Formats: sequence, structure tokens, C-alpha cells
Amino acid sequence: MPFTLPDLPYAFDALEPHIDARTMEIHHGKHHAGYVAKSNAALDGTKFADMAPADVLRSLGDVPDDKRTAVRNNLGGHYNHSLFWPCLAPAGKGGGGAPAGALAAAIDASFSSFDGFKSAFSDAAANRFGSGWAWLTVKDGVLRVCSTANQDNPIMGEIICAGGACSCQACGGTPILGLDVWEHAYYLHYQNRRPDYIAAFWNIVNWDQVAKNYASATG
Ligand code: MN3
Repeated sequence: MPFTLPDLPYAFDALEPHIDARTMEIHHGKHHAGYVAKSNAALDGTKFADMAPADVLRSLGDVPDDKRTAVRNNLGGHYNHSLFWPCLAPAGKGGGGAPAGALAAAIDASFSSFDGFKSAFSDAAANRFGSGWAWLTVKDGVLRVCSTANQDNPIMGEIICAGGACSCQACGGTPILGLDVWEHAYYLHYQNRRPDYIAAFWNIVNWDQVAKNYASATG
């Protein structure tokens, strides 16, 4: 079964004014679609083509050497964007506000408060040099914030930790919320103002989805 591009769970313009329709069209229809096509090109005819993307990425070391970089970049991109889109929702219609229930309690336990979490996550997103992602992960019941370069993801574990050089302690954890800080995610509308894009993101976070991700990662 080839990897396929998931439909967006909302219209291209549904996230305006926080993310503009043209950005969403290109981001989903060109960038994400490209990661899917290149993942299929790399893995067609191998056993990995029939595996869940998360399972392939957790065992990147098993992917043949000549395919590993293509898989890390493109299947990583497919996995990351597939996680990202449902974590967003139109402002005031499922997007924005604050988490509730077990997720809210876990955020308070790990970051002292929701504001403390937002500050840590925003810093991770703002300070990622070049292209990459900010993540909220869960590992051994503990929530952590980290960022990764390019299309890397904490589930890739050791391969992105540079032999223990990484100090985030999130490597190998499961991401439950991500923010794409590649320029392709915001440049048409925000140009160089990545902090404005990060601030706007909080208006469109789908906390119900993040709570579902948390429940499945800890269940
Ligand atoms: Mn992207």
C-alpha cells in the first residue's frame, strides 16, 4: 500500500487570518504531497512500504543505507505534516483556548502552568535555527518540549540525538503537538516575522485533538 496524502480536515481558508489560504494550498498540495511521492519512490517494493510511517521512523536504522536519508527527510515530512494538520482548527470553532482534563493536568505538572508551557514551546519554535519543528512530546508519562531540524521527529530517537549530544531528553518520545517553522509554513503572509506566526498559532490549536494524541500515547 503506497503512502497517501490525507485530506485536510477543514477548508484551505478556514484558518485565516492566522494562516492564509494560499499558504495552506501550497503547503498541503505541494510540500506535503511531495513528501508522500518521494517516500513512495524511495520505499516502493520494500517491506517498509507496507508499514505505518511511525513504525518505519522508529526503526530508521533498519532502513537500507542508500534509502535512509530519503526516508528520514520525506517520510519524516509525511509523518510530521499528517500529525500537524489535525492539531489545527479554525479559531473559535475548535481552535484556540486551553486544554482540559488529563492533558491540562499533565501540562501543569510538567510546566507549572499552561502559560509556562506556551512560553517554553514558543521559545523552542522561535529558537530553531533554519527549518524545523517545535514539539510537545510525552515519554514515560512526562511531557517535554523540544525542537528538531528539517523533517526530523523525536520518534526517530538515537539517530537524531547525535550519540547523546542532545540534551532535550525528548528523543524517542511521542509527539502530541507540533508546529512547523519551515519558512514555507508562514513566509507568504508573515515574511521574516516568525514570532508573529508562532503567536497566531495559539489561536488555532485544536486541543481536543492534542488530548486524543495524549490519550493514545499514554494509554
Ligand atoms: Mn511544512
